[in-house]
Amino acid sequence: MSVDNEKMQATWQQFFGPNLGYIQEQYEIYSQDPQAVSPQYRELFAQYGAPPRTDASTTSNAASELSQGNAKAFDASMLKKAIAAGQLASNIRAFGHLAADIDPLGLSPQASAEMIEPATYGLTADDLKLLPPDCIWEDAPYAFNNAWEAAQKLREIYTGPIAFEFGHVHAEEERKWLNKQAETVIPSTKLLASERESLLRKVLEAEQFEDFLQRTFVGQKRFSAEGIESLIPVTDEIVHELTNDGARHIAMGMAHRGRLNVLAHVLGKPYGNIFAEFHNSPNKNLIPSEGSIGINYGWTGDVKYHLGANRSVQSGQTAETRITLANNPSHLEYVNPVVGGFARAAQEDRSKPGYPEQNLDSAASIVIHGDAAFSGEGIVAETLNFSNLKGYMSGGTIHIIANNRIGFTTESHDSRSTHYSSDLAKGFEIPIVHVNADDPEACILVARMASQYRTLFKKDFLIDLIGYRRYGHNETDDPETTQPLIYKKVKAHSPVASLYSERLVREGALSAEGADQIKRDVVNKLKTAYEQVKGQEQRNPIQQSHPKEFNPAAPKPVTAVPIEKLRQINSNLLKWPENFKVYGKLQRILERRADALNDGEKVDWGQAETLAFASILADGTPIRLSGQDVERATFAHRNLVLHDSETGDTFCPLHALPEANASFAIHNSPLSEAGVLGLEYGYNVYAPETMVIWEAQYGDFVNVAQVLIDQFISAGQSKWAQRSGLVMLMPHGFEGQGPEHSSARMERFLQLSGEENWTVAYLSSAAQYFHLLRRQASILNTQEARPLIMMAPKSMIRNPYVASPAEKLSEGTFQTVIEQPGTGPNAKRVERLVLCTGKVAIDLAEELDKTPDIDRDWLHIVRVEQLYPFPKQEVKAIMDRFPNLSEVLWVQEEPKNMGAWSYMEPRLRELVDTSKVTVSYNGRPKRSSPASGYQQIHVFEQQFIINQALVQKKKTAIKSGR
Ligand SMILES: Cc1ncc(C[n+]2csc(CCOP(=O)(O)OP(=O)(O)O)c2C)c(N)n1
Repeated sequence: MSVDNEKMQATWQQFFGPNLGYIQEQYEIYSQDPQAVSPQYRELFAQYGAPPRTDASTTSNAASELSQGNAKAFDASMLKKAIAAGQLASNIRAFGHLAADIDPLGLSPQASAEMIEPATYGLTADDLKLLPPDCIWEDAPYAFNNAWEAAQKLREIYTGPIAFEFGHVHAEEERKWLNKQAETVIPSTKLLASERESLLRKVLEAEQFEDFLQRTFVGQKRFSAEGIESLIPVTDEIVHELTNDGARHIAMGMAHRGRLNVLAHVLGKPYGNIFAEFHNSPNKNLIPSEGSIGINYGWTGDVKYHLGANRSVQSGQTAETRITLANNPSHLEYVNPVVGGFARAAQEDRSKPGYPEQNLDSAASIVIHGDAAFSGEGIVAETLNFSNLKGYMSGGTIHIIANNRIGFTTESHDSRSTHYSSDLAKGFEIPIVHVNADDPEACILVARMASQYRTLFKKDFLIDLIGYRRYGHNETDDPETTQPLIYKKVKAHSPVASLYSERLVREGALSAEGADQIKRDVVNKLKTAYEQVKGQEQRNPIQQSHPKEFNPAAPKPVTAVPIEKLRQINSNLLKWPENFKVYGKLQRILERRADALNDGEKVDWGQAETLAFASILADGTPIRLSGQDVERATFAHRNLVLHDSETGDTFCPLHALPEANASFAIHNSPLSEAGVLGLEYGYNVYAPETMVIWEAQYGDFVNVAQVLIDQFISAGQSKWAQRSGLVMLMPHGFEGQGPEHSSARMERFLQLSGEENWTVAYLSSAAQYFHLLRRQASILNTQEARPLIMMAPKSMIRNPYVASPAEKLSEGTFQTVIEQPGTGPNAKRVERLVLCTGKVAIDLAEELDKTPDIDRDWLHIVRVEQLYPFPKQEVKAIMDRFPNLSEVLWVQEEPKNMGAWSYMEPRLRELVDTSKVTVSYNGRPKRSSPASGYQQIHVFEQQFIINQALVQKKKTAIKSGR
């Protein structure tokens, strides 16, 4: 036997039983494609060719001891072990995170690591040493001698400072990519010396910035990032990666924690500006804010840790990336949908008719969450649900949970039922990586992975960055009162910058002197910036722009559209592709619109809306309309997306309109109010030239989105100079449908009205709607831009009293008040002025028509179409026409503690001489629930209100003998 032959024999004799079967299988793969097997097998087969067909191990040491009978038993047991090894491997991948090194303070009880122990599967180290590495890790990129070595490496990867959770990601391609990143790319990536040095500088900057503020501005709150400083380089890395990948807009949202640090080091806000804000913020112990004692005044309309910022960075020769940190209210997580709206708006080209063209590469978003807030606040789920919805997605948000393991004073075991704060994201198949914030290098690698995943797959990714909180909830809180044990550990724990600095010195990447020098540089930079602002304590706070006073005398925009143009648009809107079969019933309804602009005909609410949209598009203003079932509309009056009754294909006439000069987006929204309203608000803020309209299913449901209304839509301009021209349509009206389908809670909007923050309207005609929509479109992106809050109609949609002749659209403009035709012709005789708004005005008009013979010269009725800003001059001018006026009566269908009464009463009193004129109320009494659940009661009450409004007081008294 030649030496080579002997070697070959000896080699093959190592393989017997299932091992031999395995090696034969590998050879078959190799013979098809040598690259498809691992390098050591490739080498083996190249040298010795095919393995023997039969078990050559009869001569091997191990097998020679076996008789023929027990060889079979041996094979079976090895086969079992090979299968068990496979199970072990897959559970290391799935559950390794439970034993990972992701708990910097060692706060959690060590999770059971049974799932990843060989013994759990009846395996010993020796068993695994007899198995080939591929039993554990097919195509491993490392040269292992056996399965034991492979298992050890796998364990090291999955239980290190990075813990991977991908089991819930079902897309095969993504899982492969994620596993490859976890098992090959990340373990084999070593940061360059320059990258390590720069990383140390960044964690030092984050740490020293907080330290400097702590020492310089004693007692001021800043919600420091200490304990989770790696958040800063992680966010910065993601911003850079996304920018390099072509994003020209990066929208960011975050709460208070670490915000000043992010502003300074990611958004590049100069230290000097931040210090100046602290100077201008004497610590006034007035009102508790954020649950602490003491309040800091920021230099604009909000505390400084809520303020957003913009930054433009040069990317390449010509391109620029705009990075925006959204302004944020205290209300945790509510900024999330707003950021989604920013990103979506940035991605869309709205310049052409049709749906806007979306480019997912052009913008991306990053949202930083708190660990308690992420698992606790429902708005998080609403926003995650956008991630795959065509009208709402923006190609992947990178989420970072700045996980300090505590929410205010509440620990995780009291704040969530799930193991991880991030568990909610699993339902959305979002890859999750937990990473130890004390290992900045691991954090950077994860940041890169997240960015690459977003760029490749255009989907969300979640980084659970686990650190701790060095101070209390804020710096004035004493956390030891409630978490004495945790804070013992915190005090004994070195900050990440020290840990990393020591590591770099230990590993010879940096000299001790070099590390100290970096720290000195960082501190000096802070000191220099401070020296420059010191002594300027009373620097003028930066002024925010405020809209000009609402000026009723200001030129009104032309909102009428020439009749010929309207007719042409109208006929184009009634065309659809030749073979498109509109559902018969709907076709007949739509075709009735063809003649509506002729003399003697009328345009109803739905048609007026479509004509307004069409003419706005013709003027070049894009429109985005979103809300539950808006394509058809809750009350089926819109039907702007037609469905072919045979093929199911869709067609939107506004997309094919030849006159259109801008995009029209219309999307049935998911069943969410807060999330959707937040996204639409954000869209409009970022794309102020776009008419963004949100419609509630019924107005009642708007209170689900109350936070968005209070914190953003009402107050955004005054807190942050953040303009919006958002339109909110909320079906409102008392029609006997019960407590939950009647009221859009107009009283709440009126109570929030101030500083011309928005327009509140409740209209009584289709033409008024047409003009108001067009007026709103004309002020978008101007100093006058403000949200439009509309109580929208329900039954009124089809009420002939509400329909308008064409000339009301082609002439005139929006009227803040409308006088009821037929009442008050003889000014001297008018004693009572009835003021009302919306549907009740139509009820009154109907009632007047029912009783034309009754003398009502003593009465005049005026509809207040625009409630806020209150049309004081117009109402006053009407009152002044009636010398014998003795009563101003506000009539409403809402209960007295709701509707417009509380808002109107003082305003009306101001306009009259109360010694001569009474101001009184006619409507339902005060109630705790808006409307009756009984139709008969509703009808009775409604009729009573109408009668009371139209019956002369004195005469009633005489008649009834009272
Ligand atoms: C909607 C809402 N509820 C309550 C609060 C009061 N609050 C402010 S911070 C905080 C704890 C937040 O904990 P976490 O999300 O873990 O963030 P951390 O402060 O620990 O960074 C609470 C309850 C709030 N700001 N918003």
